[in-house]
Amino acid sequence: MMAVMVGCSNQSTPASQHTPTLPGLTTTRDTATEVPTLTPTAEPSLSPSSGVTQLPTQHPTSTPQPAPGTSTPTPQEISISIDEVVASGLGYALYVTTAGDGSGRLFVVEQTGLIKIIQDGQVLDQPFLDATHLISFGSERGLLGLAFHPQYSENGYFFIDYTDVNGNTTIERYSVSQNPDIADPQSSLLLFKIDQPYANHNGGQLTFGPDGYLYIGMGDGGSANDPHNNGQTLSTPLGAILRIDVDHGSPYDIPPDNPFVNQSNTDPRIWDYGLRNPWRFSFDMQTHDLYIGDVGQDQYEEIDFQEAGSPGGLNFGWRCMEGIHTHNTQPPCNDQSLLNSLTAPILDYSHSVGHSVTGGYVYRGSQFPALDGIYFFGDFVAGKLWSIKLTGRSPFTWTEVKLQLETGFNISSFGQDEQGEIYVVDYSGGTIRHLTQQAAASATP
Ligand SMILES: [Ca+2]
Repeated sequence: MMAVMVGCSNQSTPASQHTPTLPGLTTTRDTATEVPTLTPTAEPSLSPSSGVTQLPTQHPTSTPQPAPGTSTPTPQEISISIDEVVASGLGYALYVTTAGDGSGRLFVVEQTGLIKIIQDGQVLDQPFLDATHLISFGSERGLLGLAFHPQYSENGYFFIDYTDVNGNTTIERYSVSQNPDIADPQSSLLLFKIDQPYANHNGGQLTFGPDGYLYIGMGDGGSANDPHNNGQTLSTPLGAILRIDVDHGSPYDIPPDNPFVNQSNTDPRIWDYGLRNPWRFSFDMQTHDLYIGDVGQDQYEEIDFQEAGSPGGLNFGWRCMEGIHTHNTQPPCNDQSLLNSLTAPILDYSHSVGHSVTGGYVYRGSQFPALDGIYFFGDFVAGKLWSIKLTGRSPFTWTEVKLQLETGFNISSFGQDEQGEIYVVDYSGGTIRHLTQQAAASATP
């Protein structure tokens, strides 16, 4: 029963909703005990190459390039900890980020509509922004994303993604007030709204790319199994990652090199598509590669990858594929040329292991050099935290996935600060935790 509900519409969710469910889920950890027993030792498997999928395009040069970070250990050689609590007492926390202004502050997104500041280990009493009156909250709805403008120090702009009182996705710009710890609630500028046909799969990630454009994650519109085939439909922004220019146009512009900008019957905002619910994605701060955690339906979770410098337009397969597995064979999913054009995930894992992938970050901090270049990600329901590392680019090669921790938390998100340190957002426990390296041999008795 629960197994078929996971990742489906929350309209089939039992009514008792003290604990909203994220992201793409209809069950929290408490009720997750109703699903078949998780296999404690099982780990995600690397997707084998197959005829229906392709790995990301390789660099044109045939000269092997030094693998990034080959001088540092593989995930298998390190251990991590998330025992260092940066802040606690948060409610429905589902994202943490920085303003990039050198202040050292962390900004936490709470699903109810609050943005809170962590400064010097304390959560400031007054929220940075209170958007609770603007949003619909519960299950997969709420305040879902936050991104500060790359020139925030100069212009004071930041952007939020939320489901409005009618449940539709809304992207707005705000400005900071004269007080650096408080936003101006009257400063809102609507960029656009996107109608949501169902309550679930709202995406929500906002991230500025290394190109200065704003990337916006959009789910497939919800329900289950993508009934309107939004993932494979380029005329809808649903089931896609969008890319817009917030520095030109009114209120925004389309980057001229977006992949579908001059094609008829397409949404020119689309950067990549074939996604079900790209709840969290990130760019590697150093290489600028893009990592996407795309939440699966009933069977497989996946991490997708797009190399730096890609022209975009990648089709990650949903609803034809779930992970590397065939999910739907109705048109256009019976078109072999379409199937041949799909980009496979770099890894997927089955629901015997976890139920809702949470995309993470590549560590680029200086505190733990051994972690450099390792991508950390997790599972919201199972609480597992894994790592994988890119070891070569020509062709692309990866380490095996390592199960680093069984956290016991609902990992709703990860976050990364300006120094490249990684944080874990514990949704049910209300804590933000620093991901640290655990010394190989502890000196403590
Ligand atoms: Ca896919």
